[in-house]
This record gives sequence, C-alpha cells and structure tokens, in this order.
Amino acid sequence: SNRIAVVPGSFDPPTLGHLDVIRRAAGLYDQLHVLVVHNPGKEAMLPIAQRLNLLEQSISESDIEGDVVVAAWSVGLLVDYATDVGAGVLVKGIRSQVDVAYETPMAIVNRHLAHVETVFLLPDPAHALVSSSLVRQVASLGGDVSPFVPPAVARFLDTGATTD
Ligand code: COD
Repeated sequence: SNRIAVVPGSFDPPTLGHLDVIRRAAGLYDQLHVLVVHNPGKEAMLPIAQRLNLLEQSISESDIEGDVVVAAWSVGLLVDYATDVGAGVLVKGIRSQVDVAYETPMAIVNRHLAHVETVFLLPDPAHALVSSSLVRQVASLGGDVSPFVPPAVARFLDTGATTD
C-alpha cells in the first residue's frame, strides 16, 4: 500500500534535518517506519542500537504526530523490510544535486527489485545544510552541536549518556 512509507537513513546521529523530513512525511502517510539502516559505505560513530534509542527519544520529545514506528535493519535489502511491513514508498530528503546523484540509481534499483517507489522531499531551508557528518565533526572537536540536533541527541553527545 502507498499509505505506508519507510524513511531510511544512517541517523548517525539523528539531526534536525532528519526530524524535519520525518515530520513532513508523517503528515503525508498513514503509517511511517523510520528505519535505521547500516550503510556499508560509511564508517559509523554510534552503534545501531544507540541510534535507534536516540531516534525514539527525539521523535517522542518532538511535535511529530501520527503512527511512527522506529526500527533497525542490518541484514538484507531495504526493500525487503518495506515489503514485509506493506510499505510501497521510500521517503528520502534531497539537499543538493549530490543527493540526487546518490539516490537516483538506488531508487531505480529498488523499483525494479520490489516495485517500491521513492519519494523525494525538499528540505526546510533552515535545516538544509545540516548533516550527520557535520555534527560528528563538530562533536569530535568539542563544539556545541545543539543548534543542529534534537535535544536528546545534544544531551547524549554532551554527556555520553542518554537520560532515560
Ligand atoms: N534535510 C533534509 N534531508 C536530510 C537532511 C537535511 N538536513 N539530512 C539528511 N537528510 C536525508 C538524507 O538525504 C537521507 O534521505 C536521509 O535523510 C538519511 O540521511 P543519512 O545521512 O542518515 O543516511 P544515508 O544517506 O547514509 O542513507 C543510508 C541508507 C542506508 C538509507 C542508504 O544508503 C540506502 O538506501 N541504502 C539501500 C541499501 C540497499 O537495500 N541496497 C540495495 C539496493 S540499492
């Protein structure tokens, strides 16, 4: 069904750009699966379980409404998860031509593999330049990441621990 969508990402860590995409996708679909996916092309800062925990906290502390499920997927094709949960759509955020070039072949492959369509959302200009890699860099150099990430992530990166 096209009423169920998956928002996949590395979320290493979740940022305000991610939450903006999740918020707007939640308004478009009946059910949203926010999926933490291992990206073999990137060296990770946080373990998958930690990213999942931070996403859950960030979404529950936000104004995001609707049926939003948070899950992780580390084995097999992303579209296998989508098919399992009855989702016909993947939602991705597009910040630049670089994102278009990266996402286009994956979208075409995923449509061939499982008839799953990819929908691209343009970012809120206020968050368009925020990326997890930028946040990782600022955090590793001891800078304040709170303008770029949800409060739960800022607390975690500040103290090295979640509060729940
Ligand atoms: N504003 C708007 N959107 C944003 C912002 C922002 N500031 N920051 C990030 N986003 C978007 C990204 O464009 C992306 O759509 C999403 O949020 C997640 O971003 P990241 O950086 O956390 O995640 P990525 O880009 O590393 O994506 C990882 C995936 C695993 C989702 C991706 O590599 C993927 O789809 N892999 C498919 C695996 C598979 O099944 N392969 C076989 C077929 S190709």
